[in-house]
Amino acid sequence: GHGHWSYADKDEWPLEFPDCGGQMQSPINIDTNSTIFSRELQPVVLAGYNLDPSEQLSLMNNGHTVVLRLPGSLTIASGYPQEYRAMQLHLHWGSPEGPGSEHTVDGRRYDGEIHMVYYNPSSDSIKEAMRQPGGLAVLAAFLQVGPEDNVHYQHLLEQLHEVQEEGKETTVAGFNIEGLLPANLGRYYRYSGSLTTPSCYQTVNWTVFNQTVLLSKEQISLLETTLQGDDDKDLQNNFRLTQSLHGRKVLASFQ
Ligand code: SG7
Ligand code: ZN
Repeated sequence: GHGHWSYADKDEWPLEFPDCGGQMQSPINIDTNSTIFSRELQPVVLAGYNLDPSEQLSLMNNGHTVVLRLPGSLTIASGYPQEYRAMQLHLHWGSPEGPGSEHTVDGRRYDGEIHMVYYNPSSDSIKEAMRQPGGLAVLAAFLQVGPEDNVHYQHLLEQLHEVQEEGKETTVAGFNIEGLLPANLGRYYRYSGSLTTPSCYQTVNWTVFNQTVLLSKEQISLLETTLQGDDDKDLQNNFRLTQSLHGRKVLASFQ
């Protein structure tokens, strides 16, 4: 109790965090035959992501994932009806035994998933934005094994051994953060959901990109086997199971 939670006790999240038992929870399975094409969903356009190496970003193991703090100067310039500013990005993964994305597509779980988390600056504070409908946005992309090392992910992965234990923090020199996302930001799914961990606030405007991001087998293995979680055990399978739609619609930017 008292603010602590783990992936092992996810059935008990709603007892301490009532929103986790709500009707607009994330992640979800995306049933591609049931999505609704919307011509209003314009390509996502990002601004300010090519950071200078002199800028140092904090990278931390919070016991549930590895979090890279992002400057609020990184924005979503279009693709949403409101402005969003970056807070952080983090990853979800499985283990050498199985995949670990949070969202699934037609029942398929991918190897991993990156989340870039944003807030709507029209709220007075980030804390306030987290409680406002549409106050948060998350850009999500699936990670998948491909033939080559992904040079963009190498900036993060080569620092993982510095944050092996929960609570450890290091810095990463600025790089082009947009390189962590797929090249095609025009094809995506959009739905209203929640944070996928406690508090599970139902205030997230989700974008899940259709194009996946490729990392080498060695890079995915490093992610799956380097970190320790809040119980000194391997930090693996840090994904929540898919939640019921309860009548929600999933929009698609493409046909
Ligand atoms: C991860 O997922 C962390 C949390 C994040 C949570 O556990 O990245 O962030 C921090 C700073 O610990 O919570 C509020 C927030 O971003 C849920 O985020 S998610 O829904 O995108 N998976
Ligand atoms: Zn996440």
